[in-house]
Order: sequence, then C-alpha cells, then structure tokens
Amino acid sequence: MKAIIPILAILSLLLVACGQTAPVEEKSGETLGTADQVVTINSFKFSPAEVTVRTGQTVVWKNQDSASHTIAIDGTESPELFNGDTWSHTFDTAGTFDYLCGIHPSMKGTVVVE
Ligand SMILES: [Cu+2]
Repeated sequence: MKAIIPILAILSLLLVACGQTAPVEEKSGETLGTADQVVTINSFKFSPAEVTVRTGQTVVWKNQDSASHTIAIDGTESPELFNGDTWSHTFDTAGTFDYLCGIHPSMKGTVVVE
C-alpha cells in the first residue's frame, strides 16, 4: 500500500509536464492543423516561395527534402530541420519578411504579412 502513493505522485507530475508542452512546436501532424500557410521544402527549394498571411497568423515549414535545412526569418532561426520535421512561426507585425536557409543561403523565400 505504501508504494502506491509515490507512484501516484510521479504520475501526476508526468501529467503536468505533458500539459506544458506547446503543441505548435511538436513534430506531429497536429502542427499543420494550426497553420495558416504551409511551405514545403523539397529539392533545395521553398514551395511556394512566397506566401501571404495576416498579422497574428502562423506559417509552418515542412521539410520533405533528403537534406536538412533551417529557416532564418524575422530575426530568428529554426533549429536544423531534418526530413519530416516541421517548424512554425507566428507573425505579429505586418511587413515583407524575406528569409533564407541558414545552411544553404541560396535558398530564399518571402512571407508577406498584411
Ligand atoms: Cu537548406
């Protein structure tokens, strides 16, 4: 009987920890569900190369390339994205945000925030 209480304590700690993860940062299919625009990375290209969102909206990049890439945009850079990885960024200010891959700077794209 004494062993049950510590187990319950650990279980409730695990539940709290799970509840604190941010779904937008997860590498799951749910990420794409929160996207206002999705940019696919394939063959060293962002597709579409330009997307338009409104302020407060989110763009999700999905790497379907065999090579790994990053997205350097709006003063930040994604972690290295391997095949199947996704990364999202929410744009809070209007403007035109040109971006590139931090690993392959010739890879370029644009997010227009209206
Ligand atoms: Cu790249």
